[in-house]
Amino acid sequence: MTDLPISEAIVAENNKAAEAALANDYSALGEQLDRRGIDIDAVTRKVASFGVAIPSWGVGTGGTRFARFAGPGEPRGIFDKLDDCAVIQQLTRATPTVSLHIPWDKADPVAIKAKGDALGLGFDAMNSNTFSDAKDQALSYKFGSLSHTDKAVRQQAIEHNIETIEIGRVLGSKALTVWIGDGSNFPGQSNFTRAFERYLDAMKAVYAALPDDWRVFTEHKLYEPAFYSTIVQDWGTNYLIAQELGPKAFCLVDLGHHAPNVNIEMIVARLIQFRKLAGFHFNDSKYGDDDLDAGSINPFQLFLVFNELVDAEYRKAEAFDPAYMIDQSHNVTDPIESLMASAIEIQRAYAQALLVDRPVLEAFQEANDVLMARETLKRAFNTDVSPIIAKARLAKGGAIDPIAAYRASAYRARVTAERPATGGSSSGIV
Ligand SMILES: [Mn+2]
Repeated sequence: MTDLPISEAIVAENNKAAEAALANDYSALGEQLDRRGIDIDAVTRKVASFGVAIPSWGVGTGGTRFARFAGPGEPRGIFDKLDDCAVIQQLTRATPTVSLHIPWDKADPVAIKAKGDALGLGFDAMNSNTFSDAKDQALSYKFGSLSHTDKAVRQQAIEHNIETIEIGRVLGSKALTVWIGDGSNFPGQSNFTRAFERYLDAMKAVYAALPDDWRVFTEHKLYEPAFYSTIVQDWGTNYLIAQELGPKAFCLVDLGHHAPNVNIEMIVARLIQFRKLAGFHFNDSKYGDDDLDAGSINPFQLFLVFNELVDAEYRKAEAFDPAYMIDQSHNVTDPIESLMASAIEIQRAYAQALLVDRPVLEAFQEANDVLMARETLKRAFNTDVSPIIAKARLAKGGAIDPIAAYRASAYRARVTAERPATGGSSSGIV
């Protein structure tokens, strides 16, 4: 039996109120798709089997380097975070796994695993942290970690990654994600080549410690916290790393880690073609790594990314097994609501991409019929797939309207009473 944090009666009541309208909408959409030669139930089944991991840090309130304004009922540690993740999974049925961050989530891994099992949650990729100094840490990462000039600092960072793998093994995770903040703030501060050589040597030591059935994901980011140069700044460098390390190394794409207007969907296609796509950190942005909710600014880009993923699935691309995670900072919304809405937007992009008529698109591309090729994509994007996503949730025991059910449950008020405020606002991106 899975522990359910929201009363089943509240979910049932929410669904009862919306069920008749959903049945009508689903049937109307089914007719429309049938005319296009698409079986709506087949699409719904695929959407129902789609899962995206919740990052443990996502359920806490985020902030910027200017300030962090604490929200009510914030989780006090990993066990509270798992409860919040279970709410998201119970209502959306789209987030069956959690991605942990060490040292932020450090606790007895056996107890974490038991709590995950009780809540019906699995554990996705493990995230190491050598971009900030942990309490009581011997050496500082102020001037870098895996690429630091001092071998002892690099060794400390290697050992931290190995410890993160060991914790992940107990939890049943199968991947390590490594993002570093290493780089330089001023021209002349760092020798690009030597720093990258040191990074590669250190990563080779981490790679050597991977269990046979594990993968390592490296994540690129164009700038920040280093503002002049970054060690792993773009997908090209990321690809070089994966090539240097070996077959268990893959490139992770965080949608926010690119300059504005970069064609991210083409990067996705390249990494799939050369069998090095690890997966995604989903979020949205207007200017840079804004960490906004997935699909909130540019849903068309999210659709175009999924168009490449579904195309790879359709072509049965070799070594194609992407890991999906949300990576956002919720500064002004209830994190549980933002994460539910984001999971739904990610499913929406997937469902829309499933509606693309691929043989027809290919024929237009071959014939250089530019306008009709574009219209073929837009037709899928412009279809309101909300009934499909709601039906997929309902079929798996979730809520037709997760936000409404969550608000009706008063979960936030309940945990606010149970979790005393840590107080005030503090700085820090999380
Ligand atoms: Mn990320």
